[in-house]
Amino acid sequence: MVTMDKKSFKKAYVNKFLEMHGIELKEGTNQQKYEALGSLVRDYVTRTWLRTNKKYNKTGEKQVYYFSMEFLLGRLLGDALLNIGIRDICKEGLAELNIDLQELENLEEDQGLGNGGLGRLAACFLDSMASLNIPGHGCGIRYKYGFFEQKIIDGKQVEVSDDWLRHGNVWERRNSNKAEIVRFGGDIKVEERNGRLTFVHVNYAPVLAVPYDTPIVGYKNGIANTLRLWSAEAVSNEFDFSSFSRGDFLKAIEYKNSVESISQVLYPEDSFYEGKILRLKQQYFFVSAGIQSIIRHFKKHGGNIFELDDKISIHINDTHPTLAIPELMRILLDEEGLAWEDAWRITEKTISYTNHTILAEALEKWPIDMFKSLLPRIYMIIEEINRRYCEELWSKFPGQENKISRMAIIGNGQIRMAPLAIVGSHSINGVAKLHTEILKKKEMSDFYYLYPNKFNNKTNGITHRRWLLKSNPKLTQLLCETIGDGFIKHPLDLQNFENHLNDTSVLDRLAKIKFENKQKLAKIIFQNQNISVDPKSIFDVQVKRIHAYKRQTMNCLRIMDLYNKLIDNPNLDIHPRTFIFAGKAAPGYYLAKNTIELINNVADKINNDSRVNDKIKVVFMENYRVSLAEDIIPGTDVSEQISTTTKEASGTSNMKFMMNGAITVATLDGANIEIKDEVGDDNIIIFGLNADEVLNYYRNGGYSALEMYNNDLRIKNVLNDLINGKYHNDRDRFKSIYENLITYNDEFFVLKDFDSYLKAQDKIDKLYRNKREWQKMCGVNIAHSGIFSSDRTIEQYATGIWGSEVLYKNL
Ligand code: 26Q
Repeated sequence: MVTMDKKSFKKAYVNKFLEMHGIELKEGTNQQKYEALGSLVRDYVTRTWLRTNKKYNKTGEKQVYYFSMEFLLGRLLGDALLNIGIRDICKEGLAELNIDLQELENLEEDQGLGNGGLGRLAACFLDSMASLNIPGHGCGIRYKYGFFEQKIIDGKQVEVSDDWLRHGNVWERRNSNKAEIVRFGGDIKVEERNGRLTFVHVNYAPVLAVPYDTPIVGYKNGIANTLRLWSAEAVSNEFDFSSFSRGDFLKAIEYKNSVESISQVLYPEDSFYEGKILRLKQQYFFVSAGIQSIIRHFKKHGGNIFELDDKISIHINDTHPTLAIPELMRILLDEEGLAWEDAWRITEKTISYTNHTILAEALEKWPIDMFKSLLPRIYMIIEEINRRYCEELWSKFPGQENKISRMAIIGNGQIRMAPLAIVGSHSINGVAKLHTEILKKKEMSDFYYLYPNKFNNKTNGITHRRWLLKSNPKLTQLLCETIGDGFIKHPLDLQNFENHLNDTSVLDRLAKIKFENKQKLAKIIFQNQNISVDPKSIFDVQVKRIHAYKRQTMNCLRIMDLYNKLIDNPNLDIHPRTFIFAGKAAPGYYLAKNTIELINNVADKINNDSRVNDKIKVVFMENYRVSLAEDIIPGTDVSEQISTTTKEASGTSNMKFMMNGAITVATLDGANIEIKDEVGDDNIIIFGLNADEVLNYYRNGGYSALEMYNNDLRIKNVLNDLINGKYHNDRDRFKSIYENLITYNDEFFVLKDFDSYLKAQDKIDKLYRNKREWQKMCGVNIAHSGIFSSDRTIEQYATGIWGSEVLYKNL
């Protein structure tokens, strides 16, 4: 926490500006003003950061390292101001200098180093660890290009590279003196030294891993943890151009390019695995650099390697950083000289793993040949892990060959990352109750039988500091006035808000705040998409990655159905609605891209049909990202969480919406179940097949999409509309969607759930008309959202998995 008054802030700011840009403030551009503010705030944070690191080194507290291929931080300025406690001073001070803080904040590029849920979860966790005084740090890759920028041209998604470092990045600090060398390729020479076999890596290609550190500031507690992102560079003496002959010169350039490509770009697929060698290089690159630097730091401060697991926890975010297991083994065996048994015990106790998906197509596996030539020593270690583990399996399950080959780490010419992660960690968790149950009973049942005590659930959460305090200041103000500000440190206290829901003046204010947030969103929609929408209409929102299992198609089909109904009956009595979509499709995912195009064409048709325009509008907002989510979520009435049951591991936007007083329309999937349990059946709209029904269909068949088509005229009509030229001159345009539903029998039960989805939407329409009841429902959702703060989640990780001390209790 930084203490200062407005006057000294203003003085410091004006000085900073002058010093940085050499001109007077009033002559500066907004970009320059943003840079000066960022730099000033960074200076404030730096002192806290230094103090925190000193404290950690002195006290020897257990350090947690969260390894993740993705950290989807978004913008940092607003958060930093909030957390160091000078946001108001800064806002007022700047206003006196005729500067609008919000305008400067909007100039910051999003740090978009993630695809979606998994990356944003990592960012929320960093915020919570810092705010709960937990020494917890992030380790990942500093991609030169983050998640692509999405443009919509002629209704279609076009990908533009995300050059987020274009204007520099005030938050990061390059630490060349803490670089590490990561070794690829080459050969392993086995030698006997003092009676012990040693493994010497020769002829390898070295890559320099340079860390860029970003401080992660806790909420008003004087703590700043570290997010360390690694950048790949050529080792300088490997390409000393002047000393090369022409042939070597070209080779040197090739080497440099291939090295730099490692941290060049984030893979934009989030649910489909492809065995690309570059992705494997990325994984080993940051994992190896990260573990080497952890051990180096640990030893420098006098750590005893046999106590590593007492002092350090390494958490892997999905299987992407699983090579942390053999890499830690390599260091303990080859560099520290430990016996296998000791190294293995320490590794298993140090590492823990979270699973985020049960989609079979997302499971990581690597071809042995590729793996072996890229990482020869790591491969040997995995072979030995597998050999010992299979021995254990043989003795536990004699004669059960099929089971053992199913469970093995190496099989079918491939290395399977999930089994490796399970065997090498002491804890495996799912991210919501249903998800964990499915892992235990179905997807990982063999492993659960073998290691029942390793499995546990940690339902996801979101940081209420960004997703309530920062993004919805008006609601925060109302909460502070009614229940006090205790909920900021103890989010469960939001429950007290329920006591105020019989007070009509509170409900009036709640409605007014929602309306103002909708006005703000309407303005942004107009600026970005050039569509005018009525803030008095229901804002019905689905924003997330575009994926068949998330069923944006079902949402779009019900809009097409409603449109048909309105044309048939212009007097149809519905409350006006605005349907808002946003989200990116993986560039190679044709069906998802086709869905975006369909939504845009439906939007075009409806928005230009004056017969229905006072009733419905459809908007697809371009380039969904963290900062846009912060604008959309506070202005939402209805939150669409409509995945096919069993497919969404948890979902986290569902939590953000409820915290901002939206009503959820949901299947009983992922964390929607916990949300329902919290708010009760009357404050959420549930529809669709339940998990048992879905699993039963997958197991035994018996579902016919064609039957649905033939027996339900509404379905028949909207499906015909996909291919009759209504939404596109080219009748084949949306054929892939049509075929997926009919020819391929609707894998995600869109048609099966359609009727109950429409009924759920009718219910919403009726509920919305009873203003008071609606406002109360919103209030109940807000009051019960505290449990979904990531502070709760992190406390559970800390006490249940990492064994770290939690200094302030929030439960
Ligand atoms: C794997 C291999 C090769 C290339 C890419 C990938 C890859 C990358 C990202 C696979 C998966 C992801 C991301 C997955 C993800 O975001 N899952 C979501 O995680 C959230 C946080 O737990 C959950 O709330 C969501 O339900 C889940 O879909």
